[in-house]
Amino acid sequence: MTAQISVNVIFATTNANTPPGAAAVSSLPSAADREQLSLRTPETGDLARSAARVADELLAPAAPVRLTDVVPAPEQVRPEPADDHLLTADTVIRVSADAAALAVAEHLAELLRPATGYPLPVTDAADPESDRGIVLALTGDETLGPEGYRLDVTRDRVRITAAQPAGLFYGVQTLRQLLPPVVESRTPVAGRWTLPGGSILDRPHYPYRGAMLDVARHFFPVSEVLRVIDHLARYKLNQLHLHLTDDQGWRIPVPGWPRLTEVGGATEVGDGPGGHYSTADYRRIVAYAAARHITVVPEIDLPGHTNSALVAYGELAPDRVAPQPYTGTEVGFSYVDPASERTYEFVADVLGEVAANSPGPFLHIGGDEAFKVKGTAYTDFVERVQRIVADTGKTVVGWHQIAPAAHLDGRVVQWWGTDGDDPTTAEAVRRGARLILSPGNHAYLDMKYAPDTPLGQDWAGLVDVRRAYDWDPGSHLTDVPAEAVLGVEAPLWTESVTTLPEIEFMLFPRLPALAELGWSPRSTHDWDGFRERLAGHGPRWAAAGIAYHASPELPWPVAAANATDASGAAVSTDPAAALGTSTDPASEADPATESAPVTESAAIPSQRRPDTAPDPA
Ligand code: TNX
Repeated sequence: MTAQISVNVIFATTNANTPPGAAAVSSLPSAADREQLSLRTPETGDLARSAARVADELLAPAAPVRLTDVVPAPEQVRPEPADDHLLTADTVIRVSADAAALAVAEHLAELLRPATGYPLPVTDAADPESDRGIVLALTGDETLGPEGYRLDVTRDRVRITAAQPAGLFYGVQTLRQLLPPVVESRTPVAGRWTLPGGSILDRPHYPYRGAMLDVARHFFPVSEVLRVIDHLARYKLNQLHLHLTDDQGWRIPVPGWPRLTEVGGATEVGDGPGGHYSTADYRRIVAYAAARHITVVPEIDLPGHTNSALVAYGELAPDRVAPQPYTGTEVGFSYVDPASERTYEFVADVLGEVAANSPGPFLHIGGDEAFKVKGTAYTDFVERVQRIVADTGKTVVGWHQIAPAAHLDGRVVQWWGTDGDDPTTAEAVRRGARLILSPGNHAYLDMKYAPDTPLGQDWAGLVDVRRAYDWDPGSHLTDVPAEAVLGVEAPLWTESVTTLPEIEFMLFPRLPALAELGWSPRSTHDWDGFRERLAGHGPRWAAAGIAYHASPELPWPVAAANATDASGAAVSTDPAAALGTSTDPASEADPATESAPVTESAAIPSQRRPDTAPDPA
């Protein structure tokens, strides 16, 4: 006992005065001291272990990641450099006895086990705070809100507290970012797993923080959608909008309308085979997202963008004649007949089925670019479809073209314009609509970064990282108060995006920029600080095998400039090189169902292989 105390004193006094990175060698217990300690009392094993741990901590370099490096920036950060915490092979994760909290703890363990190689057992406990290790505790602290958390890192313990499991989940994402980048490796890496000491208090600014994936222009298999979900989760996004139908393909089955997927799903932009999800596939996506506190927002684009439905069912077309399949990239030519009752039967069947498989509150009806359905034909159609959505119990969302239609309680309008002075949208807000902001010239992730970006479009301008970051959702639209803004969403249209590495290339590094606008308090907004913090994530993405765009706007760490990594991603400022990766069809992620444990979707290895794997130390 006495020995134990003196060991702790050595440790506390020495380390507080030790400059970061310097080892306090002179104060270390010598091998002889340690031998002495272990001989003096009956608890020899404990003491020897304790002394070994102290020696280890005293030799420790400062944590390689700073507490202030988190993206999105937390509300409050208080570093305590003397309080770094070292994870060890003995670390245990203790969690409140609550099924959803337990799932978060398992998620954390599964994130950390591959790289650390540590067992990290999870135990639920009435009093999770009773011991050392990582503690995830649900407390009654409602000031944190439904998604907020507190993280305290001390030498003895890492503690995440939250009012709700979602808060614990976001605390876990923060914790993950505080470990060395190679924590993203899917295979064990020898190294020190040090977390920077101090505390974070964090809550999101907006309740809606989303990204959209267009699976209609190009179809992406379930495994790739799951990987995109993982990317959203890293940056505390909580909505995945899936654009499920468009002229080029119909991706979701509807009972009674089998040709929608059989015929309408068999195409995509170009000459690819297209595809569709089964109902089980869709539910799996929804469950995998839910396990990451992400809600799927399904979109059925109406009345335009419907050529694939018309190919399958000519009876929906204004002339009752099925058109040819369309695999180009023009918009605005197709529409279901707004004057036909059969159209509304179709719409009710489709929206009813999608609503039944989507536990989230929102149902997106598109409404954009229906150039051939004009005036009251258009607004009458939208009003009727809004009521069909309300009958399913869901809240309707539509692109901002639906603004002139009559208001329905709770209605949400998604802004995608490029000129924020839009009286029609402002008027819809005055009538009660809430807003999701996706301005094309800031939030559209299908826009090119620069003129030489090998993918993407430029009709809304070039969207480099700074442009993605430097705008304010709360004041973006003229005559729209900040209170009307539900949040932000970054859409990725896929006319030119055909593979998972291409998706990732367009998401990274812009998705974290949009995520920060959705999560962080405006007071933290600062491009210079952001670009530094974000650049530090390059090695992390490389270790996760993410094919990111090494934008010249960011001061990448030197190691990342010639990045190779544990899982094989190559990173280059040459976009073509970053895209010289391919997906491995065998790396299908584990299914995430309510009964199955939560498992991160497998990293998709690239063809490029590193010669060496970096060490985190
Ligand atoms: C506009 S944004 C569209 C999409 C295209 C996109 C390409 C919106 C609601 N409609 O149909 O895919 O531009 O950037």
